[in-house]
Amino acid sequence: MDDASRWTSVRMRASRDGRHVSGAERLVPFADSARTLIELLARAEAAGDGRRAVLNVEDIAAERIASVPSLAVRTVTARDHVAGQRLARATLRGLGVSDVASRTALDLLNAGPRPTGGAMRGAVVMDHLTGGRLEPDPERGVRVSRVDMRSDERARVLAEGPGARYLDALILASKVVALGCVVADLGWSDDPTYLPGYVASTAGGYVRFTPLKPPGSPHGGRVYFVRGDEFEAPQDIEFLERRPTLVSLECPT
Ligand code: WAQ
Ligand code: MG
Repeated sequence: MDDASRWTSVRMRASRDGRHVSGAERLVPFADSARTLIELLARAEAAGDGRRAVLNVEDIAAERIASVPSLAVRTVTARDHVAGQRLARATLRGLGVSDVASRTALDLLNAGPRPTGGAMRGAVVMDHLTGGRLEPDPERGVRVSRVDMRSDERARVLAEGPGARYLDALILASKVVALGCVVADLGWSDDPTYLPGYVASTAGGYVRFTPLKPPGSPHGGRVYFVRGDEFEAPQDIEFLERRPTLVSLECPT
């Protein structure tokens, strides 16, 4: 493989006392892989004394990389999370998500979507009409991975937008809605101090609602609303979890 057609997936996860503390992943040209590895190692250092970090490096052939457009972004400011959630529901309704499904999804995220309590590692997959859950493992959910944006474009989004969490969420959501059966993606953080959330879709772009979650709540998550008759569990989950994808600001839509 020559260097131009050789890309590298670099992934890091750090834990302390057996508990996950941080994780990050990049998809970069081979020439940037060593620098990226050091960047992610530095982030794992921040996990503190006694941390255990796993760094994973994997060659990816350029022709395997899917290219998807970055969603257009709009921010809606609400008085509080109750108003934010009401506005998010209206947006979901406009996208064709039924009231029963959006109510079920908001209740799940407000309470913590894991059946045994607390946050899932991945997302809920939900029928956009019935509100039924379709992910094969409701404890874990579907964990989107192997997706990134070119470094220069990341820097642009960071300079113009509200920060790294927003950038990560925009990148993930842009991959998710590129999957044909996805009607909308709803999400907010499980970090008690990070209150904005979003509704993303191909039709409506990435709409941020601030705030979308109640202050101090440890609950959060993501719900991917799909057309249930079009969702193909093995292939679609394979795309979301494994297909290398570059989200691009310049991608023609
Ligand atoms: N794939 C699927 N689900 C995920 C992933 C992933 N890669 N990463 C996190 N989740 C799920 C999981 O259930 C977490 O508990 C939950 O989402 C929240 O994760 O524009 O920071 O990393 O400023 O806390 C929204 C940004 C931020 C709003 C979301 O999520 C904005 C955020 P967190
Ligand atoms: Mg979190």
